[in-house]
Amino acid sequence: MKDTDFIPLENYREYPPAEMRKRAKHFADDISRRRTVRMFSDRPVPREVIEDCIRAAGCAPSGANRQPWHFVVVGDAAIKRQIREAAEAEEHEFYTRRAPQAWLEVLTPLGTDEKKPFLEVAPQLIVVFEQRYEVAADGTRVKNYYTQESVGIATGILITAIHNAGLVSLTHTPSPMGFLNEILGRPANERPFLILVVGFPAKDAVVPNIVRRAPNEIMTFL
Ligand code: IYR
Repeated sequence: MKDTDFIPLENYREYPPAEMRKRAKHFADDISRRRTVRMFSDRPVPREVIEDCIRAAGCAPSGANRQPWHFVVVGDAAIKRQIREAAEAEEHEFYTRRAPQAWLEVLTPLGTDEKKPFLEVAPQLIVVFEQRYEVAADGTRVKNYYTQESVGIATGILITAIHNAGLVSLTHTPSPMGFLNEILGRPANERPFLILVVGFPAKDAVVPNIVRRAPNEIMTFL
């Protein structure tokens, strides 16, 4: 067990109040442009950009600093096809049998269906895995904590970093997703969290005409 070890907070930066306001507003305005996109171009994206976006995600806070995540980047066409085929098989079940009518109704405005061509068209899929526990060298299980919260926060940073780089993404959650362990050869302590489809939008891409809740509706100051 490692002892407590503290170092000076060297990289913190405070901004003068006007600059702080400007930065906060600029960031909110910029991330407001982010849209989930389902129509992708096959244009390749530079590997270093994906690496930097994942590096950003890896800075997320996590329960007991266990960093319980692993990101598998799939650019290989044959593996993407395997993922598409397996996801579409599950999604067929979802849309025709598993999903209750009420769920299908709230999905209608988004125009989703069981066809997932973007899993092959987009240049990169980032499959996010959640490590519920780790396996120590002697084979014993070491539990991780708050893994869903931790991986959720890391994924949020990943999505933000991808937007910041001028790319678009789509969170895709075929259910169940166990096939991803098999296709990608990931161990049993890792649970697929979601697939993040990443790339450039198709030239004629369209998005659902949705509205965001008003700021005063989503916050309360006491
Ligand atoms: N996982 C399915 C269904 C789906 C569910 C929700 I909630 C969405 O916001 C979008 C889709 C799919 O990916 O199509």
